[in-house]
Amino acid sequence: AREIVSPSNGASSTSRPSKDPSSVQADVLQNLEFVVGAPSNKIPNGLDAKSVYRGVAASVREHLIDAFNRTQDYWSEKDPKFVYYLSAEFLMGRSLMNAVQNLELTGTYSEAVKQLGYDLETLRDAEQNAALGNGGLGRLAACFIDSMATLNLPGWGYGIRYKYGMFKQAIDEKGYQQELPDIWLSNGNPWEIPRPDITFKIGFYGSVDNFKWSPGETIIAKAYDNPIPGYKTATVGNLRLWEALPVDEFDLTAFNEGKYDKAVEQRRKAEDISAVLYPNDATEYGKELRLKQQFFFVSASLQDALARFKAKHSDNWQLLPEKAVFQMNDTHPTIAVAELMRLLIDEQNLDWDTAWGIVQKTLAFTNHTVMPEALEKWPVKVLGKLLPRHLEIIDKIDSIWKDSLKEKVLAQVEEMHKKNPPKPKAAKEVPLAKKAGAPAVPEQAEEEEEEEEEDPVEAALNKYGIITENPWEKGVKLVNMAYLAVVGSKAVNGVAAIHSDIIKRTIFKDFFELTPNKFQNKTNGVTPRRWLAWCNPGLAALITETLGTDAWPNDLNLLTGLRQYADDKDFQKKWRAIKHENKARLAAKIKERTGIDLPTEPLYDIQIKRIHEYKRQYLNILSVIYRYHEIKTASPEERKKFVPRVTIFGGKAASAYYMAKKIVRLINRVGMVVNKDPDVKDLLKVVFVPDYNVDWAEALIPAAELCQQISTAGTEASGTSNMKFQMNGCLIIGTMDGANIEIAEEVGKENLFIFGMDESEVPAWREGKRAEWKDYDPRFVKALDMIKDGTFGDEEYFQDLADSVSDMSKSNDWFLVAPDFTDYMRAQDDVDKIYQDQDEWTRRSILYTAGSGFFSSDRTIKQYADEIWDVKPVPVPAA
Ligand code: B1N
Repeated sequence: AREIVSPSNGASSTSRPSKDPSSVQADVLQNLEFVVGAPSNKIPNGLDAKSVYRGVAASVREHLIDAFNRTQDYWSEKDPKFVYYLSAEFLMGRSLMNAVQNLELTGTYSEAVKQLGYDLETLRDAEQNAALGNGGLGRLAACFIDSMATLNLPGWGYGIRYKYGMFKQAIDEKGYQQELPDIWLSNGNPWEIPRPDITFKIGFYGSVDNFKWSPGETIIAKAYDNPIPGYKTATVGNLRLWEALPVDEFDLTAFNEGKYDKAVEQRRKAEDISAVLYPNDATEYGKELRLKQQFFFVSASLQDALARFKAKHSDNWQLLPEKAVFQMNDTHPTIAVAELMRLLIDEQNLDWDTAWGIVQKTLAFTNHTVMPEALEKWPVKVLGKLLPRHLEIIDKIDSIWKDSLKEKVLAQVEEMHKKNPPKPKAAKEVPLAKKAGAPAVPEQAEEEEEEEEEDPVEAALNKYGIITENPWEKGVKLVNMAYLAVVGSKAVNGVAAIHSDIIKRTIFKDFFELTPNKFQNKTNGVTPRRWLAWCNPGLAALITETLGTDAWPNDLNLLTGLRQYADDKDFQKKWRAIKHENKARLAAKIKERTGIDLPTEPLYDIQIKRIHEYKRQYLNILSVIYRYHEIKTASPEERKKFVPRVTIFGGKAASAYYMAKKIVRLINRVGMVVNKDPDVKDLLKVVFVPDYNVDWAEALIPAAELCQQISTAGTEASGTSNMKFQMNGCLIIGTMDGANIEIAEEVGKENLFIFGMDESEVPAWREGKRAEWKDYDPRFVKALDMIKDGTFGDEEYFQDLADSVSDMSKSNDWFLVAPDFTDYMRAQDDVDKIYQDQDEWTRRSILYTAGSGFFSSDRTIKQYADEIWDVKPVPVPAA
């Protein structure tokens, strides 16, 4: 057993936590007594699961911190180039099982827990989910830092330690979504290391005098480190999250005067900044608090990284691009462009050109969406009030940038004129007003004239403007954060092949034409540890046994070795048995959480993602409604022909997203009616799992046989659940959108159920055909009629939802639910047909897993490291 100095100190410098099973057992007991404070007469037995969880977590933490310290010391000594992943969201989920498994201590801890009368599986449920993210973007950041550690890449994540993460979703008895606060820190957080000694000052408001900023308000950012274990490596990386605190805890003068509210006002205002995650996936901006959050974590992270650089290289700032690269996860951290300029110029005394040269080699930008409402544009007024010095810097970047384009733009305009000569205008008479002595013309006339005469070069330059006028609000100027990021970055990437292509043709077209080499693709990936090895132990064991190696979680292309078994009947049988076990496990969880009894024989069909019109949960539920109608009107004899299905939905609607909330309610109402209809029995079940989160995903994905990836072509940048489902042998019904396209390439398109318009057809339908389109599928009309006739209750409430896809005078079906419906139903029929041939279904399922190697986030991160970051692995020597 190891020497214990004191429980709160953990290991002394002379002794490391031992991995020997008996030491681990002793250590868990120690932690139960001295960290959890469990009464000794209750140890080892007689403790509740939560306490045991905390004791075990405290013990695992020692191993993490030990390897974490060794990693960080080693990297500090070697001083390699570091990548800093700046993200407003990290959707980590639970940590206990991931830590134990990544540290390869599963067997040891299982034993240790057994002596306390528990098993690890039970304890895992005692942990709160760390839900500091909305959806795919936040979970991607979590997968990325897992891969960075596993690949021994020197790098940290930087983000915000929100006190309240993604809201908890409840569904009330009428089917409405309710939002409840996520009090995730209430039982403490054993996975973080508070760093009261690592703090930075963050300024806001105030004024600028002769380029010098005097903030009107200052707060403190305090660091919390979250060790991120790699798999089969001694490397433990870091996620550093910032908490906002007041400079002064307390205004004692106010307190003494009896003004208690005022005494704590400053404190509350500061703490507000890291209080709550904005629960909008891709919408609604312009709120000052959100900009405050963004600047808060970006400034703290940059100050921190620059301080570390300075400690090693003093003022040799030219070296910064060789030592650090900052990856900006969408537009949320892009104020970094201005903040890095400010820090280099105002704090480190560099001149503008030197600083700008460094910035453009140190920052990189990832775009995650082309949805116009998600492309952040801050009103100049809001940004200028909160960050006056930054607005000044952005303004200068904007004008220097436009100046630098003049020659190119001039050449472009001339070129254009050569091809397309402007119509010769009749020589204009100099208006009287311009002649000396003439009376002034009214302003209005002069303005109109100017508009008509707009200089084509000026007009072309304005396309590139970082600061532009709001097209919807005359006179209101906006800062286009995506443009700022593109100009300030060395590389810009999209997140799937089609998406990277679309951004070059659309939102960044003009920028792409100027600097084509800046634009890259990095198709997303997911960590095969959490999303296959840990969440699907049955399948993982079969894969290891079949391939004869357990190296595949770190080398996922090894899964291609499964292809040769796709037609093997014995193998298929084992494969199916595991899926069936996973379905039973899921059914039990659903029973426990919702009370709904599910049969395990039907096809498990799952759609889990944020609720959004573009993701088209609506299309899915309409097809379910029609299926219900068919079953209901069939004779008992005909009913035997239906392929039984369990359709499962999960996802949160942004609190203010009107249509999304109606879709949630519709799904729930349909479930309430269908599930208790005696005519339907086990032929159809409709389940909405409340509070979909990472934990639910880990149970749902291994059990899924069919997943719905049915976004309107051209709208879903990538999708990442599609990859997780694929790894777990789940077939896809979907559109040619996002990463579905690349999955189809890897698996063979004929093995997916592809339907609908593709991206090239969508614009023509929206702009032209839509107006005269009347070709409604009678099944679509029937499903809508059932919503409108009150089959699911509350028909008035659902009226505008029905109108949104059928009444062109009220809406325009922007996401093509109606025109894609017929082909969707055709694809659904194909699903039923193939499912009846279980051998063929299983063959495809095996091919999905076998073809999923490309979608490991290890592959994605290697590409970032090689093609953007230029960061090399620095493996930490084993202890
Ligand atoms: O990012 C994921 C992609 O797989 C998804 O297709 C994409 O929709 C998602 C503002 C977003 N794009 N934009 C966001 C999230 C929060 C927010 O406040 C935008 N999320 C995505 C990973 O690349």
